[in-house]
Amino acid sequence: MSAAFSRRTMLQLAGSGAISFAAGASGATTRSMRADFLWGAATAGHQVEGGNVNSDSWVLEHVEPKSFAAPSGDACDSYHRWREDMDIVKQLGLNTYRFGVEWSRIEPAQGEYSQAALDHYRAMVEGCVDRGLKPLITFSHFTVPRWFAGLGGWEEMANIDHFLRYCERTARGLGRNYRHGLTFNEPNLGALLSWQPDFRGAMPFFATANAAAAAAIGSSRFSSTPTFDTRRATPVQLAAHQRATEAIKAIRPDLQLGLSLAVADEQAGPDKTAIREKIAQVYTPWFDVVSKDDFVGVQTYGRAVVGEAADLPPPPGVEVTQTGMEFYPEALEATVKWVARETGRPVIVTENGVACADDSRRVAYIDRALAALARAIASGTDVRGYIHWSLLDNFEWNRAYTAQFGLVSVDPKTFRRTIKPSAFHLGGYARANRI
Ligand code: GCO
Repeated sequence: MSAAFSRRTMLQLAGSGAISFAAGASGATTRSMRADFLWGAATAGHQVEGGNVNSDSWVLEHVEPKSFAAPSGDACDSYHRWREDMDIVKQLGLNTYRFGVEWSRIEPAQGEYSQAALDHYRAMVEGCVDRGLKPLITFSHFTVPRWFAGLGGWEEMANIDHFLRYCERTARGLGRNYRHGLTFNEPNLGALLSWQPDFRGAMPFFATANAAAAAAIGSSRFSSTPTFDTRRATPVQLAAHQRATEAIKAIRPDLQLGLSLAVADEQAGPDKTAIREKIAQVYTPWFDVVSKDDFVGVQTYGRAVVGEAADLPPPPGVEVTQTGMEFYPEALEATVKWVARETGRPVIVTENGVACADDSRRVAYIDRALAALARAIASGTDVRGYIHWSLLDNFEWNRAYTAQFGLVSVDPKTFRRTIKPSAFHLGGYARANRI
C-alpha cells in the first residue's frame, strides 16, 4: 500500500466521520474536519471593490426607474484595500479567501483587455499565498461588462465565445498559485427567485429599468442577472459552464473547478405544492451538468416552503432576517446532503450566512449551521469546506448597504474595518478544525 493511498484513505475516513471523535468543552460531541478542510470567508468583486464603472450593474444603478436602494459607489474600496481584507482573514485563523474577478475590469471594452487588471488579480492570488491562504476564484459573480449586457448577455448562445476568451485570458493571467475556481456564481438564481411572488411581480418594473439601461448605453437591449429571461439564459449558461470548464482546464488541468448553486432547503407546503416542478426547473438541469465537475459549491441561506404555484411567506411570528427570510440555519444539513446525493460530487459550502444588525444572531447562526453541517458529514456526505458569506458588510445588490452579512463592518466614509465577535467565533472553529 503506497503512502499516498494510506494518506488518502485516512483523509476519507476523517471526512466520512469514521474517526476523530472527541468531547468538546461544552460536553457536546465534536468532530474533526479533514486535514485539508477549507475554512473561509467570501466576497464578490462588484460588492466590495467600488468604482466598477464598466459593469452592467453600474449602469442599472444610475438609471430611472431605480431598482437599487443606492448605487454601489466606492463599496468597501477593496480594490485598493484587499491586503487589509486578507490580513483579517488570516488573523481570524481561516485558511481560505474566496473572491471574484471582474470581467468588466479585465475587458472594459469588447476585445480590449487590461493587463493592469489581470496583474491586479494575480497580485491578489499571490497575496493569499503569501499569507498562507488558499484563494478560491469566482470567474463570474453576476456582473458582466456593460457591452456584454448590450449584446444580450446570457440570453444569446453566440455570446458564449466572448466569455470563453475572457476565461482563457483570466486563467492565463492569474498564474498557477490557486487550486480552486468557480466559473459561475449561482447561475440558477434567476430561476430560484422566479418562485418568489415579490420578484415575479417586479418583473415588469425590471424590464423598464433594463430598457432605460439599454438606452443609456446606446443599445436596443440590456440583459442582466437575475432579471433576464431564465428560459433563454439557462441553456446558454449551462453550455457556457461546460465550454468554459474545458477552456480553463486546457490551461490549468490541475485546477479543481466547478460552479456554485443557490440551494434552499426545499420543503413541500402543507396543502398543494409545486415542489416537483420547482426542483425540475431550478435545480435538475444544473445537477446534471455539475455531476461532471470536480466539486459543487452549495450556497444556502434558509428554507423555501413551496405552495401551489410559488414559495409561501414565512409563517407569522418566526424570526426573520434583514432580507425577509426565515432565520433557519438548519437548512444546511438538508441542502449539502441533497446536492451531494443528486450530483455524486464532493461539496464545498461556498456561501452561507445571515443578514442581521445584531451580531449575536450571526454567532447563533454559525453555531447552528455548523452543527447542521456536522450532521450531514456524520451521515457520510463528502464536504470539503465551509466558506462564510461574507467577510465584509458590503453592497447587497438591490438592497445596497441596508443588509449586513459581514463578519467585519466597514465604515462607509473612512473604510475602516471593524472585526465583529462572530468573526472570531468562526475563526475558533477553523483553528480547532472541529465542529
Ligand atoms: C448570492 C450572492 C451574493 C449575495 C448573498 C447574500 O448568493 O446571491 O452570491 O452575492 O450577496 O447571497 O444575498
